[in-house]
Amino acid sequence: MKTALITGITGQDGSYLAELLLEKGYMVHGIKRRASSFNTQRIDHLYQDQHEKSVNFKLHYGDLTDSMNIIRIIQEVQPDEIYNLGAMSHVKVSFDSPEYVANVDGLGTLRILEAVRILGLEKKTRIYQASTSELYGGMPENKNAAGFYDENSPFYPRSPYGAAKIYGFWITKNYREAYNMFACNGILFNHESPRRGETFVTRKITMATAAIAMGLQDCLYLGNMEALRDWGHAKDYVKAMWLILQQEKPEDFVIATGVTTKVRDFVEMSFAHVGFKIRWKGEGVNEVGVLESVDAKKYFESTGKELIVNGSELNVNGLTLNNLTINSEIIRVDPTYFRPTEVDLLLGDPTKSKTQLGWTPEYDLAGLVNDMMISEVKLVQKNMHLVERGHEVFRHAE
Ligand code: NDP
Ligand code: GDR
Repeated sequence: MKTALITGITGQDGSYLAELLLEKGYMVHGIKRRASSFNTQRIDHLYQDQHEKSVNFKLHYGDLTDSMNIIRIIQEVQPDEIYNLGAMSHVKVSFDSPEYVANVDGLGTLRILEAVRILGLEKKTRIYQASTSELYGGMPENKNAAGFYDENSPFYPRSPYGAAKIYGFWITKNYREAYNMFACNGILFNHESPRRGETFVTRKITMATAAIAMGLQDCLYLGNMEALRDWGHAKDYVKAMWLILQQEKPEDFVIATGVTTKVRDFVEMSFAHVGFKIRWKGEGVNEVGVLESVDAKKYFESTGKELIVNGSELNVNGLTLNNLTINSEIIRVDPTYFRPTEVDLLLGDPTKSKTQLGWTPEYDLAGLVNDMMISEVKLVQKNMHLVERGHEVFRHAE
């Protein structure tokens, strides 16, 4: 039985990776942070009573800023594979906490590598480092001849997050070359899922779409809708992480879909799922998305609710949707979501990972939006039961 240690196991990717490794028969250890409230929602279904005999899933309290803790856990676990997914992963928030991000995302990576070396595990333990397309910074001149970013494209990070992650990238490569360690970077482009953190743009959009469609929210405020991202599904991307550590030689790989989409188009796709058609008017900070029409059949199929369009009033099972009518302004721009420096366009070339790793993603963007929206509508329906009983359950994602 192989043993894996996952930092960031409570996050989106950590939870999917833990499921994958358990399916493959691994003993899975994870590092979780102590928090004043529960932070294990994404992995609660994997929890095992530690008093049972054949336990293959175990959590350890820890933090990437604490070297002693990292060394002790690695010594105890003696992992065959470490997946270093732990990070303060929000680009906008990294401008607010730049020193903390450098410590966790940059030095945290060094702490993992150095712990393996101190413990003499260089020959045994393989290390996966969660590197990112943010390293490229979206600089147009650095794309390859075909217009993509690949394993040879130069880096130009545009945020404290990107700058910290570039240290993680290089120190991983350096430990590979200096100490002959099996340490690899996966340069992953954006990947999303129903488990995505609520303040990343895709999840914020799908959550708001469901809430607006069901009458629990009036308007979605967004930042830069011109940004283009190469969005895949996290379930597919954790498979690539595993494949990277099963190769004969340690190498770095780009994981991407090879398709890029504007934030604005993601908004349209998300609302189309519930039958809402958006019309855009105005420009820049004054741009708004208005509700042009509703496809009643689609609305019923996706939400299970009847839609009665009564003049300009939308009525669901006799419940008028908040202030929502045809021509309602349901998307507005809020400049507080703009970043001091933006990454305008990301588009990755997955050729190496497809040919060398044999990686084949199952989801395209339409499949991703569909998966996220189905889950979102279910969540809102659950919340609506509580709202109908007088509970205040809904929070807007910022
Ligand atoms: P999440 O933000 O969902 O998860 C981050 C995880 O790191 C959480 O488990 C979090 O714990 C943990 N963490 C945060 N700070 C610390 C710390 N000081 N010590 C230990 N653990 C910590 O990120 P994702 O799952 O989306 O991403 C996984 C990794 O991949 C990250 O490193 C991210 O930067 C990188 N990445 C992500 C991409 C994406 O599109 N998702 C693309 C490319 C790279 P808690 O739950 O307690 O907050
Ligand atoms: P990103 O993801 O910065 O690419 O980092 P995010 O979803 O936060 O932003 C994507 C793009 O959408 C624009 N945007 C908004 N973003 C957020 N969060 N909220 C908004 O309201 C909003 N409006 C527009 C952003 O400006 C940006 O251009 C993610 C993280 O998972 C990183 O950890 C990872 O390394 C990279 O993807 C690859």
